[in-house]
Amino acid sequence: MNIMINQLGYRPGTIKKAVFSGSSDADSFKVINQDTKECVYSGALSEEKYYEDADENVKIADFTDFNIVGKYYIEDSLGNKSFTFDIKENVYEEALISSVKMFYLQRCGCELDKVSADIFSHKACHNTKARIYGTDEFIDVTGGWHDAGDYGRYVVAATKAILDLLMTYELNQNAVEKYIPQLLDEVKYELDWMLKMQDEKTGGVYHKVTCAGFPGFIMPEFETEELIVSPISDTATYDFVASMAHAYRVYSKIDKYKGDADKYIEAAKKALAYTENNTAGLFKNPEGIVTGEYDDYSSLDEKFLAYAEMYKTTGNKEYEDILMSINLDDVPGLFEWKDVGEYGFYAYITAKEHSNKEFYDAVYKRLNDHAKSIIESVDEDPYGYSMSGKYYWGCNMGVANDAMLLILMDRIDGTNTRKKYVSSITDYLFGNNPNGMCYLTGFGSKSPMGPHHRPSVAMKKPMPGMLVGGPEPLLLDDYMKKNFDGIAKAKCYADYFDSYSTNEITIYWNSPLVFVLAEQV
Ligand code: G3I
Ligand code: 9MR
Ligand code: ZN
Repeated sequence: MNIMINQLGYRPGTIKKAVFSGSSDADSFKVINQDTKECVYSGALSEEKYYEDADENVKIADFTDFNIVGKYYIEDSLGNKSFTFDIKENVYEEALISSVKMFYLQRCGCELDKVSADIFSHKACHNTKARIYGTDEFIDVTGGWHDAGDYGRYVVAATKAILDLLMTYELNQNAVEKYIPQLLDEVKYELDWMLKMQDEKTGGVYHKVTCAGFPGFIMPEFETEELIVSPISDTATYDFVASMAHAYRVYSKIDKYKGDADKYIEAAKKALAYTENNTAGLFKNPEGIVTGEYDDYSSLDEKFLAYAEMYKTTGNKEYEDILMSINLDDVPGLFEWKDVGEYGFYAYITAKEHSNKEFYDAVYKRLNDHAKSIIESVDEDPYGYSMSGKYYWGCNMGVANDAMLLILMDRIDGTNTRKKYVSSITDYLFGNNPNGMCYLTGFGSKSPMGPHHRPSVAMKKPMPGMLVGGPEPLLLDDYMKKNFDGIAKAKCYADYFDSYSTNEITIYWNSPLVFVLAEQV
């Protein structure tokens, strides 16, 4: 039996629950002050219930009513204890700062010095010109962030991270200025790399730059194989339009970035013109390239997103006409790298003007239906899991995305009704889950020690501030295949460096977490 809590702590006024996982004879619990060992709150445990996702029984300790600032742990009537946790206003500040610092630590093409990167400092990496696949032409695509545990740089993946971080700025400027004032400079580092991924001649955007394969567990400057730019794709080009159009909206309002902003919007227009005159098609790894594919089955959601961002930024009705000509039912939703529809829906809903109420309502409904299903899932699940028992590669991102959607819906409606669900979803990520794992490296009492992240493996220490992927019941790497056959889906997670399907990290799993934390500081 284990007592699962949010290991970072709880803010006063939020729902506070601990889950007792595994059968237990205890029927009551106490909240104990860590320093004085005094019992400050006690209550009855809920009835024991079978929780299929984790194949175990659970009971819930609800101490929502207890709001006094301090350090505590939970103890049951048999003497079992939880980790220590805080109740205080500032539980997420450090996590927010660290999860933004992660982007700096993922920087490619520049030296990271000892002072700012500590053991993760390294010489400039990946700074040679890259071969355009299948040609003898070489271009400069230096800069940007390493995608993940590997050192690839992928336009589709980058877009999700950029949009989340720009929305963080747009929605919580005060928190950004107070805790993560470097945010726009950090995002600019990625945007300026992305500009280089645009083909000067046509305006189309190359899908990615990587070596032909993945390197061993080495620091980035030691990956010195030839860099190869993979072909232009429709998804990368539309995503590029969206990133640049969104960036223009943010950067053009700030004097020192005006020159950059102008470049961004020009690049967006040029890329959009490319899509109007060409079809590059969906991306598939070309022969000989085996790095992250970021493939897709539809680019209609990317198209919707591109036009919605262009419409919101420029107010040009021609863009809105194109949006209204798209059959909404065919647009994949979500805030994922592959399904980006919800970014487009949100951009459209928050544009200044809407010509057609019916269309507006239909777009709003797409967002709100999803938000409703998230709330239902959080309500029904003992851990407040938001995705109705669905686990997949990177599902911790899905969880953070869900909290993000609830926050955005509250902003659209001008309400606060979804706030309590946001805090429960956050509790899940920081330890109130079937693995009792605080999924952010370097935080909480039990967090990943073996993330699939080359610098962490090379330096034999997890880099802090990284959100790992989470359970993947399809067992998609050898370690999971060997060791997790027959294990309940919510438990298919291994804190092991070679389990890339459950314990990798990426920029676009961190980015929705940044958004969600900036809302709660
Ligand atoms: O589309 C299906 C969906 O219909 C289904 O409900 C869901 C649940 O099984 O799966 C969805 O497909 C998944 C797809 O991602 C989209 O989410 C696949 O099963 C899953 O295998 C696939 O995983 C991707 C993985 O690469 C393998 O391609 C991850 O999302 C993606 O984050 C990951 O990205 C890698 C890069 O390739 C390389 N760099 C590291 C990065 C992180 O691991
Ligand atoms: O390290 C790679 C990781 O970033 C990817 O997400 C993953 C799936 O594409 O692949 C990892 O690389 C492994 C490769 O796929 C198979 N051989 C072992 C590699 C490192 O564990
Ligand atoms: Zn690099």
